[in-house]
Amino acid sequence: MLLIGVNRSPYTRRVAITLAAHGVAYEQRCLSGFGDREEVRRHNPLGRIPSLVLDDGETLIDSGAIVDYLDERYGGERATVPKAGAERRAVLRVAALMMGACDKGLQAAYHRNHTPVEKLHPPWIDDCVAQVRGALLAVEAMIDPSAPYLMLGRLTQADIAAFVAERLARFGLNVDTATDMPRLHAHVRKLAERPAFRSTDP
Ligand SMILES: N[C@@H](CCC(=O)N[C@@H](CS)C(=O)NCC(=O)O)C(=O)O
Repeated sequence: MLLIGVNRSPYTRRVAITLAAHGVAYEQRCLSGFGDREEVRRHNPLGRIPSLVLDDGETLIDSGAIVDYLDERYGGERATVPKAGAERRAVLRVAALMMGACDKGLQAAYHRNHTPVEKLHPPWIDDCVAQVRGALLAVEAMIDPSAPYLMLGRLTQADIAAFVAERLARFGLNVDTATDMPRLHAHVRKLAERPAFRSTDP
């Protein structure tokens, strides 16, 4: 199995953490969406990372679809998204908030990095960052500091998505999560010590 993408990408890291959490052996080709356009597009016509190339050659794209496959194939009772019902909806809601925060954070970063200075529109960046902050604060309000995981007493995509979103906000957007979302920040620091998170540090 071959993971295409750099772990600097929150989407790629989400997949890498899920692979590690399920104990799946894989190789990784550290390609970036902008720096390695041609090769990335050979694996995903949309030109985005991550992709996951399975041993039979089938290529999966989009982090949500990839973690869904990993859960189905390797998750068993420890699937990172429950199979059905209220628990599934609750985990998917947090994952959607957090991966949506990553989408908005990257829109802000792309605007800043790919727009000529004279055409930069700071209110757009501010609005994206406000949306990121809103989503992070919603998850902050859910956190029980004494619990090891966000939900269900075990590792789910809620934790994994919250982890990558907090890292992006902190290091990519300069959101002071330690001050503004202290419980989320502390939760992420605890997760960072776990092998599946530590082993995927970019
Ligand atoms: N919804 C996708 C988003 C993937 C994505 O936006 N990846 C970024 C890297 S962080 C990328 O490849 N950007 C290049 C581009 O959009 O042209 C997922 O969950 O995998």
